[in-house]
Amino acid sequence: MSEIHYRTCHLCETMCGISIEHEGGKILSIKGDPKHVLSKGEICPKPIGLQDIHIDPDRLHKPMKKVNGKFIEISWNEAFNETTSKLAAIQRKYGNNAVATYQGRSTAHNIGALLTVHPLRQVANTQNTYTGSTVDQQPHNFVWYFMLGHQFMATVPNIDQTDYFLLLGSNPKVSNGAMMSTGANPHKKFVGIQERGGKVVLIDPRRTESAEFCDEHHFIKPSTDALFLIGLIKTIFSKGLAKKGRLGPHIKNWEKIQPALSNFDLPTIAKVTGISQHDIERIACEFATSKTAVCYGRTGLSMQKFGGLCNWLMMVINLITANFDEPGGMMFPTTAIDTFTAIEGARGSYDTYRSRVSNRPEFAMELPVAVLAEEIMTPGKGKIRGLVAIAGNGALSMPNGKLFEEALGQLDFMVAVDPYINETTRHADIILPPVGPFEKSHYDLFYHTYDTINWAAYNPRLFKPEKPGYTDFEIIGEIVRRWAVKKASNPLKKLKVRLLGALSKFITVEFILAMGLRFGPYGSGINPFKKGLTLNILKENPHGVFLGKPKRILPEGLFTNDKKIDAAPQLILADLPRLKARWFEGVAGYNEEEYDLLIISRLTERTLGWLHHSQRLVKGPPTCTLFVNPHDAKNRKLKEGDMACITSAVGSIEVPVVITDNVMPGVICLPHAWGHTRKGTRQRVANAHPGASLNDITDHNVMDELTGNAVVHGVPVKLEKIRKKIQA
Ligand SMILES: Nc1nc2c(c(=O)[nH]1)N[C@H]1C(S)=C(S)[C@@H](COP(=O)(O)OP(=O)(O)OC[C@H]3O[C@@H](n4cnc5c(=O)[nH]c(N)nc54)[C@H](O)[C@@H]3O)O[C@H]1N2
Ligand SMILES: Nc1nc2c(c(=O)[nH]1)N[C@H]1C(S)=C(S)[C@@H](COP(=O)(O)OP(=O)(O)OC[C@H]3O[C@@H](n4cnc5c(=O)[nH]c(N)nc54)[C@H](O)[C@@H]3O)O[C@H]1N2
Ligand code: SF4
Ligand SMILES: [Mo]
Repeated sequence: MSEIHYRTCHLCETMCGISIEHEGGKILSIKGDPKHVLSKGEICPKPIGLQDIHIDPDRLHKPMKKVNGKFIEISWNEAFNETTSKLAAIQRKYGNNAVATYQGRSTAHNIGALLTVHPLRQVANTQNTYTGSTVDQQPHNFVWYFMLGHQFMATVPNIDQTDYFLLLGSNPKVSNGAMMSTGANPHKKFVGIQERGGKVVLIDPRRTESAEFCDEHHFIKPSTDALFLIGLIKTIFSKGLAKKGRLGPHIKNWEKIQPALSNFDLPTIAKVTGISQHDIERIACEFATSKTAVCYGRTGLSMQKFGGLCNWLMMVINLITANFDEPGGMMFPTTAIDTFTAIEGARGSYDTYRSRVSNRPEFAMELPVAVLAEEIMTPGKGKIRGLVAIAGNGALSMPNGKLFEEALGQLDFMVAVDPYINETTRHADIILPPVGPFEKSHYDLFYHTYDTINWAAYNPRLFKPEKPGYTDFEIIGEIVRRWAVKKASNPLKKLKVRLLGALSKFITVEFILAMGLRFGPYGSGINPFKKGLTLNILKENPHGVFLGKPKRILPEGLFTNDKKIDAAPQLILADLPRLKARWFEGVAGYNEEEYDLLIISRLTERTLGWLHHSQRLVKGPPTCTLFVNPHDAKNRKLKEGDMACITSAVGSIEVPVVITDNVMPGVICLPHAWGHTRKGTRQRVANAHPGASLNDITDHNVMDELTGNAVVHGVPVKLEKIRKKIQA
């Protein structure tokens, strides 16, 4: 008899409910869970591929060690011992900073990996801490920290109630909403806005799949959004439409906003962005006079050259129209586990130290991932010689992935905690594979930060792993325990660390969850008579528990010391001259005649990064194709299906061309996370269609100077026809 297991899909922050029919350890089907409190049955194609991952012959089950260039299986004990001995030895000889840690996306939706971030950082005690955040959402965290006092105080659009949705640099029809968890249906929510008599306006250099669900779409020249947003703010002020609203007494530096923007005039903004002054003024007035409105942007704005400014300006627009912490505007979820205050030091920090080679300031005790390669490759005191790489495939996801790979080849020792040998982990000396996606329990400790409604769910593991099989929590926990013992400087300290380590083994993920829920906003706390949300309640409700619509939480919820919102942090204002220099004074920093196109990314609808291991998801016609506007194609004599060579300041790749006017002239568009051509990895995918890696041509030297976020959108390139035909 088959059974159904319900769980929350862990693949992205959208957090849809899935139902998995299984029998005798085999998965029969994966579908949407119609009773799920958030997604109500909606899913995208991606979780269906998880059944391939579950049985994937390429997925590792045992630790691997590289011997004479080849991976061989070793025991867990040997793998843990060798890993921690090598890491401790490097640190003893060269200092703590000689070991770096790097964590990628699969940490964020993985409670076991998340819970070990803090202990790992404590034991590593290195300034060389890197994560995928700096090639994703760091500008958001940066702005929240400086305006609201906490890097994770996420503003989430109240999409269910808003009357006007201004959407920039996000394609929710494909991504299903980032930092805005709705279930796989945000585009339907746009239709809902329209049905309420409201409006959705999209600003994107590509007329994306989402445009179909918007009332208006405007092309914008990549990386000029900050100017467009300034145009809106100036109009709102000049027409007398700015209002402080309920939060007025709790906002400081309001008076600094307008003067800071005085150097930017609307006619020039219109000329540079490509959006007419009339449209800018109209959109500003519509936004400011709409009953409620929300201005929201995601990776198209955060992974560009002015990510920090864009995110600040979007916050300002919501603030000066009183759409902040108000229904229909930006709101803050109240998560069942209070991840904000749980960890001391999680609020954020800035410039308490700098990177060794290019003097970049830390943010939240992290350095920009774009400098990791140079920190490994540049000789001198403090050079990185050891790396702990967890749940990220930087070779394909970081700017200049090729250089990163070259750097990995120069390490004395690298350990990867990852279920696959891929473009990144192939450089490791040891790989420690965690159990599969259904062999561990799940709670979205982090992604609830982006909830559009308040809810919680817990899912036990579906299958017992093959023995011995360890979760990320157990693997990273064991690294921490053994590394700490090896680092302890004398026998007494060693004993103490050993004892603490032995005790820590009794702390399970479930124990932490139970405590987190009990002491969270819906829990009973220390009161034994009070009824509250518990882990048992979540266990009894596999479709999730609804905890209410988002509520106003300000000003009490602010983390700033003076309990005020800083509307114009000085550090952020100081970045405005860079914006002006680029677009008003023409300081490009590269030869605009030679590199005459700007390349932007897109996501692959049916997959994401590591899910390319699923045959079912990557089959069909190749999706790693280059979108070229007919005008630019004609200039280069390019025809549909031709192979073209894209060259940037750091490299070249070859890709097949699709001619479409959905990208604006001067802009070309390619998906990232492809390029499965590296030796010894993903043979089966490579045989299907390997594609090329966009990040072989993104430039690690160019970043958002303010926040340190990598720039993968709006990269200057040239495009030439080559004589090969597309291989079907
Ligand atoms: N299918 C699928 N879904 C995913 C993922 C995946 O890999 N595949 N990844 C998940 C993750 S980790 C994330 S962070 C989210 C990301 O979610 P989104 O931010 O929605 O990601 P994209 O679809 O890449 O949207 C970015 C948009 O920005 C546009 N853009 C590029 N440059 C500029 C610019 O200068 N200005 C403006 N205005 N727009 C610009 C691009 O054309 C693109 O439409 O998606 C999540 N969902
Ligand atoms: N050009 C360009 N570059 C981009 C982007 C873009 O739009 N354009 N998007 C950026 C964004 S938003 C993101 S989030 C990053 C994503 O980039 P990465 O953070 O590198 O994410 P993935 O490529 O999905 O790689 C995830 C890794 O985790 C491993 N993994 C899977 N499950 C588990 C698990 O349970 N435990 C462990 N330990 N490992 C696991 C996989 O094998 C894989 O090695 O890429 C960024 N880079
Ligand atoms: S949008 Fe797709 S990948 Fe993301 S949680 Fe929903 S089903 Fe999973
Ligand atoms: Mo991301």
